[in-house]
Amino acid sequence: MQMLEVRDKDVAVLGLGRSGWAAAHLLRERGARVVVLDENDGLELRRRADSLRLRGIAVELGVQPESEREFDLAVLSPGIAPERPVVRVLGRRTPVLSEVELAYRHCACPVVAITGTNGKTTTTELMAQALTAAGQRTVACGNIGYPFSEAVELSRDLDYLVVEVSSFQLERIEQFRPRVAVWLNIRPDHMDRYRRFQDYVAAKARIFLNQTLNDTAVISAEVMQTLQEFGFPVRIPTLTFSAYNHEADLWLDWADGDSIWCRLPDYRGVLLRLSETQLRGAHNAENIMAVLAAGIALNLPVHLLREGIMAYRPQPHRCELVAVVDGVRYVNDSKATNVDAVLRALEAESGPVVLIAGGRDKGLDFAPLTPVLERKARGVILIGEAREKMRAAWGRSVECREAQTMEEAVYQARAWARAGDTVLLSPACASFDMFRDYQHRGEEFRRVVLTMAAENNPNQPTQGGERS
Ligand code: UMA
Repeated sequence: MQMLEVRDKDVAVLGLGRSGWAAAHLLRERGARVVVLDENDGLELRRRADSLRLRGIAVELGVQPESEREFDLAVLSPGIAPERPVVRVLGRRTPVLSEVELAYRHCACPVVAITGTNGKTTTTELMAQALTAAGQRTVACGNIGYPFSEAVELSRDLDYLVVEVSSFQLERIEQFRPRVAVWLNIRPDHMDRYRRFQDYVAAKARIFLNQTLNDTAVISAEVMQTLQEFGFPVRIPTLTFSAYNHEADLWLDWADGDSIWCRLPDYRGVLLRLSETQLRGAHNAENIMAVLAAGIALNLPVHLLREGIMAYRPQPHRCELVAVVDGVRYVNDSKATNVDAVLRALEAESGPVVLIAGGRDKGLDFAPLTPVLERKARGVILIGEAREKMRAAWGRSVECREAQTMEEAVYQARAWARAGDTVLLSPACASFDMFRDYQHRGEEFRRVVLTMAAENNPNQPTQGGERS
C-alpha cells in the first residue's frame, strides 16, 4: 500500500457528517489545507462547522456545484452519490477518493473488512470480539458508526482493524486491500442509489478488487453464485460458508439447525453450536461462520475464537425484546431497513405478529414480503412516506392500518394484538422522514413501549433488555 502524502496539499472533503468530520481531522493532522463542503445548511451543521474552524479547517455550507474550483484531492462521504453534480463538477479537475480509501492509505495495521446487505454490523462486532479473544489487539470501525478515518489513529498499536464497509464506501476505493474480505449476503437494497441490482453487486464486489494470493475472501455460497451469474470472477483464495448449502467449507446442519460444521482438513467436525451462543436464526449462524472462517484464514486458534463468539451479546435495534406487556412481546428491529431484513425477523417469530413498518422508501419492491405476512401477520401498521406503496403491495393479503407517529403506532398495535402475539417494529425503510436515524426510531419505539408498560403495571419492573 502506498501512503497518501497530503502535507501542504489542498484537499476538499465533501459532506460534514461523521465521515467528513473524521476525514477532515485526519487530513489536518497530516498537514493538509482542508475545506469541508456540504450542500446543506442548518443549525447543527453550523455548530459543527464552528468547531472545525477552531482547528484551522475551513467549512462552506450550502455549496453549489462550481466548475472553476480545483483541489489536489477530494474525499467523498459515503452518503453523497458520485453522480451528484457537486461531485461530477469537482471530479473533472480533482481526483475523488472515498473516505475509506483515505483512511486505508494512513492505516498502519492489516484490515479485516466486512460487507453484505444484512448482518454487517453484528458480524463486525462479533469479529472484533472473537479476534480479541484470540489474543489480537483489534478495534471495530467503519459503517458501524465509528469512521475508519478516526479509528486509523489507533492502528499503530493494533494487530487488526475490523472495518464494516458499505457499497457506498467501496465505490471510490483505489488501493483498499483487506487481508480478509468477508461478504455475508446480497439482496436488493439502496435501489434509490443504484440503477440496477447488478450495479449494487458490482459496487460490493470491489471489496476484492486489490486482494492478492496472500489474502482471503470469505464468501457465502449464495453470494458466490450471484457473482458467477453476473460474471464477476473471484480469483483469490476463498473460504465459503452457508446455512443452506452443505457443500460449503463451513455449513449449518439442517437436521438440528444448530451445529456449525467445517470440512477443511485441519478443522474437520463441529466447530460450534448456535445454542452455545446468544444469537439465533440461520442468518446469525452465517454471521458466526463468516467470523470462524476469517479466524481460520488468519491462523487463529478456533477454541479461542469460540470463546469470543459465545460471549457476544447482540446490540440494540436488532430483534431486541423491549418488554412483554399483557402477554404481548414488543420487539425492536429498527435496524431492518430493507425487505430481506424484515423477512428474516418475521421468519424468526413463531406466534402471530403485528408488524409496524414504513418510513422512507429506498426504491425497494415490498411484494416479496406478502407470502410471509399472509402466514405470520395479524396485521400491519404503516408509518411514514412509504405507507401508500406498502398498502398497495400488501393490502389485498393482510389488513393494513395507518399511524401518524410511533406513539400512535404502538398504541394501535397494543389494541390489535392478543396475548401470545408479537408487536414487531421492522420497517423495511430508512428512517429519515420521521427520525434522525434508525437508532432514534428504535429508541422512540422503546420509550413508548416502556412508558406503556409502566402505565399498565406501575408496581412491577418491566421485562426488557433481552434479545428476541
Ligand atoms: N450531503 C451532501 N450532499 C448529498 C448528501 C449528503 O452534502 O447529496 C451531506 C449532508 O448534508 C451531511 C453529510 O453529507 O452533512 C452526510 O454524509 P453521509 O450521508 O455520508 O453520513 P455520515 O454521517 O458521514 O455517515 C456515513 C454513513 N452514512 C451513509 O453511508 C449514508 C454511516 O452509515 C456510517 O456509520 C458513517 O459514515 C461512518 O463511517 C450509516 C448508513 O446508513 C449507518 N449506512 C448505510 C447502510 O448501512 O445501509 C450504507
